[in-house]
Amino acid sequence: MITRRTCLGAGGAALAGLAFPALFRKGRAAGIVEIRMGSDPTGAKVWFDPIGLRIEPGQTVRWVLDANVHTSTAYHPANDGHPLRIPEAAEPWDSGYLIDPGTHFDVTLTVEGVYDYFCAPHEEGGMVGRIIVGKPGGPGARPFDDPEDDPNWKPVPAAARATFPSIETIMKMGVVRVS
Ligand SMILES: [Cu+2]
Repeated sequence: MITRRTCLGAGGAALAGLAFPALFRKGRAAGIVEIRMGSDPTGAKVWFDPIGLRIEPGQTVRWVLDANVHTSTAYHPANDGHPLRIPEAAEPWDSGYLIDPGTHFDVTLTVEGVYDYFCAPHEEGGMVGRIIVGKPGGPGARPFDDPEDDPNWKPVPAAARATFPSIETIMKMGVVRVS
């Protein structure tokens, strides 16, 4: 609770949140959903939390930097040759490096399907996340491509493959927190 208020304070919304908590929560549910970008003090462990999320079409996802330096980058060939793992009709995104704690990056997702994304400096270490908008489908719902399938695409690193929550888990839980 303290963390959340501190963060919102940086965004100038703390007063509204404290004065009208019920109204505010309702607004959150219908609109912006937060994913924290974290790290332990040494940087040995890094994460997106929640790591799995189910939202409705038109909702906005906000990545908030808590610690370390991270990006939120969609799996898409436009992002440095990464494989396509968001719906074909969706726009790819790349936050660039978020450096100052409290900085956030927003993406509004309107196309139904599975969206896989990664943190550029920590992808190899398995810092990835998965969002399902509405119903699962599209390239993100398919198995990971063998890199030999397309030499122009980079493979999804093994640590990242092992980190994504399953579609079934996300659909069942709605929000999948890091363990
Ligand atoms: Cu990172």
